[in-house]
Amino acid sequence: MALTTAEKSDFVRHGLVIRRGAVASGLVARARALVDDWCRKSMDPSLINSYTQRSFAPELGSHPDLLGLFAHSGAATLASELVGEFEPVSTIQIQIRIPESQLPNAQPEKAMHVDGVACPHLDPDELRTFSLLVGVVLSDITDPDGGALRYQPGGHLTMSEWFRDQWFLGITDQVPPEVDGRTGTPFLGAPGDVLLMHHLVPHAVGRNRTQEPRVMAYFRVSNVSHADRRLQALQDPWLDYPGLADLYPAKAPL
Ligand SMILES: O=C(O)CCC(=O)C(=O)O
Repeated sequence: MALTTAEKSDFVRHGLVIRRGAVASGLVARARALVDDWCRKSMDPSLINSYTQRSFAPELGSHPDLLGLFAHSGAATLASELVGEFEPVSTIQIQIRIPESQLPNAQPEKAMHVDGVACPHLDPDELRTFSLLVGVVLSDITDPDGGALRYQPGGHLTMSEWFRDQWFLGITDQVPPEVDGRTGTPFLGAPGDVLLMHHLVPHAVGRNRTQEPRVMAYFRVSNVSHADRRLQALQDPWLDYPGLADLYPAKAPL
């Protein structure tokens, strides 16, 4: 079902929309089976840090049954309603938060950040930004202490202001201090729930103090013009969002 005007308005205000049960259970089950199989047979505990920074199951990054979570679930259509025409989405990121009881201290908290701008040696060509993060829940996430993603509703507006007024290329702070100091809202959900989140919404991830792994699939969606204007898209939160042109407030001054 298409995004409603209320959902689009929510997105403008909070920087995200959550669609419960948007991905069919068959697609979720196939994806989860692939990930579980990889965990049993191929996961190398000495590489947990690298998986946590990049992706678990990197060998499956382009597997059609995983890409199907985005391409065949309606999520791609929802994304296009926000960002218009987008670059092909050819990779998936799997993020698992493993219970602390199974691998103590292997996954410290991920601090508040937005994706793609945190490298200290950055030059504009090295920005790894995009327009929209699409997350698909692959495990039950009922406990905020279960390694939940924690996001800051409305933080896309704070961050674009910061990028306009204070940030410069090469700065090593990931977010301004007031954003760093907030805990964020835990994203709880059930398999098949979908999160559509603006690229400028700051987020963090906690340790998993429960007994069950938390499993998420993420897709990064870029408006077709994004790569040519990465810096501007950090400063103007609506540049990549033609689908919201009627709803957002006056264009942010650059
Ligand atoms: O584990 C998660 O849910 C999100 C991970 C994350 O923020 C990242 O990879 O940048």
